[in-house]
Order: sequence, then C-alpha cells, then structure tokens
Amino acid sequence: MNGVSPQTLTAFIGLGSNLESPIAQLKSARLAINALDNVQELAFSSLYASTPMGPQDQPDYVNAVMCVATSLSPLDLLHALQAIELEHGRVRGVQRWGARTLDLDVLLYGDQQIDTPELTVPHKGIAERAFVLVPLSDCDADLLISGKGKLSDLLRNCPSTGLRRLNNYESSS
Ligand code: A4P
Ligand code: MG
Repeated sequence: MNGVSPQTLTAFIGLGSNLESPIAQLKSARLAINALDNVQELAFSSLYASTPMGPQDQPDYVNAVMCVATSLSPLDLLHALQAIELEHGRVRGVQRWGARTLDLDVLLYGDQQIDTPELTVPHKGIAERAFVLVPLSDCDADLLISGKGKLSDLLRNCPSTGLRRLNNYESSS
C-alpha cells in the first residue's frame, strides 16, 4: 500500500429478472450488491415491468437500475455481479435472450468506453432499450452517456411501449 486510495467512480448497473419471483430477485440482488466491498449505493430506480426483448414465449421482465460509487475495476465489478447472478440461480447459455432468474449488466462505468471480449461499456443496446433508459433516468436524468449523447435525447427517440412502472412493488412480490 502506498497510502493512496484507489479512485472511486460512479457506475450504473442494470438489473433484470423474469423467473422465480422477479421482484424478490431484484430486491435480493440490491442487498447483495450493497454487501460488496468497495461498492456503495448512490441511487436505485423504480421497478418496471417490461415485455421481453427477444423470444416472446417467456414471462415479462422486471427491470431496474442501481447507481453505485465503486473503487472496483470494471472487470472486478463484472465478476462480482456474475457471482451474485450465480447465487441467484442464474443458468447461462441455454437460449440467447432467454428467461433468467437474474441478469446484472454493467451499463456505465464513469465515462469510460471499454471494448474487450469480456466487457463492453457502455453496455451494448443501451441506447435502444426503454427498460434501461427509463430507470437510468430515475437515477440521473441529466446523465451523459459516453459515446452516445444525452440520456434525455436518447429517451425522446426510444418508444416506451411495453414498459410499466410498478408503483406498489413493496407489497406485490
Ligand atoms: N458482457 C460484455 N459486456 C458486458 C456488460 N457491460 N455487462 C459479456 C455484463 N456482461 C457483459 O452475458 C454474456 C456475456 O456478456 C458475459 O459473459 C459478459 O462477459 P450473459 O449475462 O451471460 O448473457 P445475456 O445477458 O443473455 O447476454 P446479452 O446478449 O448481454 O443479453 P442482454 O443484453 O443482457 O439482454 N427483455 C426485457 N424486457 N428486459 C431485460 O432485462 N434482458 C435480456 C438480456 C433479453 N431481453 C430482455 C432483457
Ligand atoms: Mg447480461
């Protein structure tokens, strides 16, 4: 240790679930993320029900976005989130965009643009997905998305068909 603390950045995490009590999955994931070392919650969006992108023969999703301060590297954050997915019964690779108990995506990591085989940031598709943009806006409506522009402009160009805010989710899991 040289006494210099690692740099802390703001990251945004996308949460999604459409199996085995999705609302409970997201609540539990939020607790697990908060329990990580070097990760601190700054904001958490409303929960949203959304019709599936991809195969239609699967249940609707529940989606949310969490904003955190973290000194984890982008890859360490990804690996920590993947471990939480596994703890929540995630089974990978059966069908592209198929049903899942829990999906945790690194949407943004500061203003960094990362393009490696294991990690793409901003998350691909971020600009076209209402189930990502709307909850992102709950966390920070003035967000600038690296390489894509203002969140408010992206939202204006993204239809929110099939997205429904869950107002009473405390009691509806
Ligand atoms: N990976 C690369 N970049 C990232 C990143 N920024 N965050 C790699 C997370 N992972 C990233 O992911 C596949 C690989 O992506 C990982 O090994 C990682 O190294 P995965 O979680 O195993 O599989 P996936 O999530 O099925 O793949 P994909 O293509 O990333 O799917 P998406 O984009 O996550 O979409 N419909 C609704 N309504 N709501 C949803 O939340 N989600 C999906 C999945 C499909 N349809 C949906 C929703
Ligand atoms: Mg994913």
